[in-house]
Amino acid sequence: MGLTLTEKILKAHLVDGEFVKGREIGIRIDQTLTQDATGTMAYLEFEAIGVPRVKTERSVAYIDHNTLQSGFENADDHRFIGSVAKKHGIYFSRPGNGICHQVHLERFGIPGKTLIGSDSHTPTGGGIGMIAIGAGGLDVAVAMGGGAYYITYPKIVKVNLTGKLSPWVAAKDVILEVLRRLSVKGGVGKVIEYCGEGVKTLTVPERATITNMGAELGATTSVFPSDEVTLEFLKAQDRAEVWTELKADEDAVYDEEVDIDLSKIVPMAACPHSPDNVKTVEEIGKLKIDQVCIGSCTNSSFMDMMKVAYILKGKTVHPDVSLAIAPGSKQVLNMIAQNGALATMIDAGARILESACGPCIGMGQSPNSKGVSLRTFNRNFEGRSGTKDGQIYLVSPEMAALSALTGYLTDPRELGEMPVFEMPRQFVINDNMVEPPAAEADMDSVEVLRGPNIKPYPETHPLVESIECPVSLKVGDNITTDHIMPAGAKILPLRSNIPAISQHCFTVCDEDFPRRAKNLGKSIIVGGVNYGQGSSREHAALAPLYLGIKAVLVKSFARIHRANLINAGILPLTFVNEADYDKISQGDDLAIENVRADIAAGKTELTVINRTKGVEIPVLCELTGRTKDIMLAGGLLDYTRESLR
Ligand code: MIC
Ligand code: SF4
Repeated sequence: MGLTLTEKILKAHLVDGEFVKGREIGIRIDQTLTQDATGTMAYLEFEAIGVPRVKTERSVAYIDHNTLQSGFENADDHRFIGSVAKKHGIYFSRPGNGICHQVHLERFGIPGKTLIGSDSHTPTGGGIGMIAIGAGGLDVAVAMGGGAYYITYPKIVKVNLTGKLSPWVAAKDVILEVLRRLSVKGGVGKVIEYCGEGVKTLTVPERATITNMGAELGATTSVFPSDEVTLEFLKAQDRAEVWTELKADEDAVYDEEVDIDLSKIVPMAACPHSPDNVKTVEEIGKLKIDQVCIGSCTNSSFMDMMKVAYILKGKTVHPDVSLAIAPGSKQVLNMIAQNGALATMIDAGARILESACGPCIGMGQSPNSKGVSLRTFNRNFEGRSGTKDGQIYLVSPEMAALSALTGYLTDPRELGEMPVFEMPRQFVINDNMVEPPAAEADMDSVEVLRGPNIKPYPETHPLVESIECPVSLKVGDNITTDHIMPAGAKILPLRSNIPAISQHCFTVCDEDFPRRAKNLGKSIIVGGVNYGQGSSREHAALAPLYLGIKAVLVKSFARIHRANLINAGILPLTFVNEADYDKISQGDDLAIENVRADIAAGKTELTVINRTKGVEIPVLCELTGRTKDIMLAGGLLDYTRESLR
C-alpha cells in the first residue's frame, strides 16, 4: 500500500510510538521558529531546561509581533531574544526583517523537513512541502533541546484540486471554500494534504496562503507536494540545493477526500466573527466599508503586493476608506520599492506599515466604532482588531484593493481582463537582518540582556490527590485564545510577565474573572466545543495556571491549546455526554476525588461530582503514557527537568 506525503515525512522522522491513528507519536524536529510574542517565554523555558546549545538543524527567532514599542517592554524583549539567541545557537531575524512565516518560507524552509513554531500559522511551511506545525512555546523549547515533538497520529485528508482559478479569483478564496465546507473545527486531528492536477497551477505563495489558513480549520497542519513549481521558487531564492521532489504515492490511502474544482471557485469573504462564516460577494451584497488592511502572514507576498499595486495604479483610495498595507518581509518591501510598486501604493494614498504583524494582532490600525474592515488576514475573532464592535471581513488582496477604491465590498472580477503576473525569476536576496549565533567557543561570553518586565515562569506543583474547588467561569462554544488571553497593543507587551498579563485573562467574556479566580485560590473552568481554538499562545494556559485553575472541563478542545494545558499541568477534561454541560453552573462546587491515583493507574474515565447540584458527571481524561507523566509531574517543564536528571 502506498503512502501519503504526510506519512512519508512523519515516517522519516518517527522517534517514538507507532503509526496507529489516534495514538500519540513523537517526531524528530529539524527546524524551529519563534516569534517575539511567544518567544520570550519559550527562551526562558529553554534556559530552564538547561541545554547550552540548540540541537536542531536550524532554529530562528523572529521579531514581528511586538513592534509597536509604546513603552520599554517590547524593546527589552527584543534585546533579550537577540542575546539569548546569540548565546544558544539560534539565528535572530531582527525587527524590520518581516513576518516569521513569510521570511521562513523565503529563506529557511526546506521541503521534507519538520518544523515546529511557537505560532499557530507555522503550517505556512507546508507550501513548500514541509511538515510544519504550530505548538506551544514549551514544546518548541523542548524541541530546541533535542526532544521529540508529540502529536496524535493524524487522519489524513486529501483535497483533490482540479481545474484552474478564474481571473481575479485567489488562493484566499480556495482556503475560504475549504473553511466553508469543513468549519473551524473540521480539521482537528487531521492533516490536510493537497493533491491533483490543480496543484501545479498554484505558485508557492498561493500554496502558502492555503496552508497558512489551514490553521483556522484546527488542522494539525496542511501540506503541498514539492514539485517543479517549488524548485523554481527555491531557485529564485538562491536555494535550489535544498529542493527534493516529494509527493504522495499513486495508491496512497486517505481517511477522507474532498474535491475542489478551482475553476468553480468565486470570490468570497469570511464574515464577522469567524473564519468559517464564509459567504460569496453576491450573498453579502453591497457592503459599505471603512477600512482595508492588506498584509499578514496569509497574504503579504511579493505576488500579492504586485496585484494590489496593479489595481491601485493611477487611482485614489475612496474618501471614506483608510487603506493600510504591510508587505510581509524586507525582501518583499525591498522589491516593490525597487520596481516602483511601492510608489504606486503611496501615490494612491495607502498608509504603508512596517513588515510585521501589525493590525492582524491589534497592534495599531483598530477600525472605528462598528467599523467595517476588509482584511487579507486569517482571523476575524470578535475584538481581535482592538475595536470590540469592529466588523472584520477576511478577503483576498485583489478584493481588498479594489474595494479600497470603490468604498464597498467589490467583486474583483469587475476588473475585467487580468494581466499575467509572473513570479520573479530572482528575488532580491540580502540576509543582513538575520544575525547568526555566536560560535560555540564564544557562547559563554555572550551576556543575556533581561529587562524588568521579564518575570519567571509561574510556579507549578505536582498533581494533587483530589481536586475540590468551585467553577470560576462557564463559557460557551468556540472560545478562542483571543478570549482567554487577549492580545492587542495594550496587553501584548505583557507577554513576558505572567502575573501582569493574567489580569487580562478572559476579561473579554467577564471583566471580573481574574480577580474572582485569584480570590478563590483554586477553581475550574467549564466550556463548550472547540475550546481554545486559534493561537498557539501558551499564555492562554499559563495565565489560568497563575490564577489557580486546576482543570478545564469542556465538550471538546482545539489541539494546541489542549497540549498547552497539559504542558502547564492543568487537567484537560471532556464531557462523556455533552448534555451534562447543562448540569453545571458557574459557582458550583465540584470534586474529582482521588484524581492523582486514578490518573497514575491509567484510568481515562473519571467522575466529577457536582456537590452543589448533587449529581455525578462522567468525564474523559485521555492521557497517554507520556502526557500522564507530564500531568503527574506538574507540567512539561518539571517533567523535562526530571527526565534530564
Ligand atoms: C495569532 O495570530 O493569534 C498570533 C498572535 O500569531 C498567535 C501567537 C501569539 O499569540 O503570540 C498564533 O497564531 O499562534
Ligand atoms: Fe502575525 Fe497575524 Fe500571522 Fe499571527 S496571524 S503570525 S499575528 S500576521
